[in-house]
Amino acid sequence: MLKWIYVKALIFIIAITGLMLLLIGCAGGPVLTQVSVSPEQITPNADGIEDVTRIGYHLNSSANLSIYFIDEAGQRYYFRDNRRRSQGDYRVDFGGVVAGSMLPDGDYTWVVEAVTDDNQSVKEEGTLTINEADTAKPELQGFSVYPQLFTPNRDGINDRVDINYYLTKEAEVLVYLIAPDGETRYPIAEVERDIKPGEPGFHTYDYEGGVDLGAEPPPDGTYIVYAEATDLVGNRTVVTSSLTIQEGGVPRADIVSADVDFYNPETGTNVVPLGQTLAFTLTVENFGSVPIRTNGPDSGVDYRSDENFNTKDAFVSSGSWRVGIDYEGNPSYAYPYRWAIGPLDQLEQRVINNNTEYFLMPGQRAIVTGSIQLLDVPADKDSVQFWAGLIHEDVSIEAFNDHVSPTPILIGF
Ligand SMILES: [Ca+2]
Ligand SMILES: [Ca+2]
Repeated sequence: MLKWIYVKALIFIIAITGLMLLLIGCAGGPVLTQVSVSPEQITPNADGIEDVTRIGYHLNSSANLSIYFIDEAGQRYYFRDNRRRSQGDYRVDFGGVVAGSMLPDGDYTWVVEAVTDDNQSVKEEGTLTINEADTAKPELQGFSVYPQLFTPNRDGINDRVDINYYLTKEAEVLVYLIAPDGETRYPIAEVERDIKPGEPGFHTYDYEGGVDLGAEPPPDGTYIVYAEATDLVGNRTVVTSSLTIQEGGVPRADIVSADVDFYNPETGTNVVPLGQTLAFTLTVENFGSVPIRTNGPDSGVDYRSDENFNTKDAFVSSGSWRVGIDYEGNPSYAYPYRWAIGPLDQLEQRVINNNTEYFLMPGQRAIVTGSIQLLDVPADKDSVQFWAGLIHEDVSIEAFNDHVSPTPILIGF
């Protein structure tokens, strides 16, 4: 009797163990199933016919998934390398390109491999033939960035950067700056020319940091200029250069308190009989974050009313700031009498391209004086208004810097 009990117990244990193994087997199963690669032959040349093959698979649990191709020499090319994937169905098209480069014509072994968290590895493989592969990369020949030191602040000096290249093949091209943090990107738009973006040929970009639109440029620092061209089949080329931004920003200055003192230096009054002199005093402040450039005539210079800044050989300099005086009935261009925005010897001097340039620095104030000897009258009246302006030459005169402190001056017939 005892023996029968042992035998029954043994049969029971074997049955239970078998059932458990069966259950474990069902729950586990292979992690990777339903792998398919179709078609098995592609011609990746962007003609729309069999340019890609579709890879499908099913994961029964989450796993790290790789898809790679092995050429006849045994070299592996990873299309997906250990990518984390959750349970589910997957499909992805493969057009012959691995890491931006088209695989050359040939017979390849494809491998789809899944590795579970407990290191169970399942892989399936088959063959893929590539013919007529377009392996020509789009090139960005002669890629250049000039100048590489850039001060986007609208002072007329190194305010713009030219980026040029010759594109050898139709491709989508992206150009942007990568900030010193390695992440922040600033896209740069192409200048539209006869050759449209993406077409083969010469391409140019004119970058001013956004300040022409009144925006703050990217912060000062050294940036990577990154250009990437991707053709129709996925061949990709990347070229880089560098660009340093210094003293970037939108320049801001005004006439302090919009206060301009007009007077006759002989009497201290607003009466200036013909032949006598009208003088003025005002203060300019740079309330922005970047230096602002100026040029002469120096503060304190005297004009005769029949002169102007051109007759004093102090022509308009694009991006320079000057104080101007204008008057009611002026028959000529605005602000014919102009001065530097401070005594030149009180301003920061820098030699740039063999010229001495003068700057009013951020936060700096300077008193500007000057005078005009009134030789004739612009209107048939005995009182004429004079006013001041702060001119950003060839850029703008902001409303608050225009027609500042209009003051009637008695010419006194
Ligand atoms: Ca094709
Ligand atoms: Ca500049």
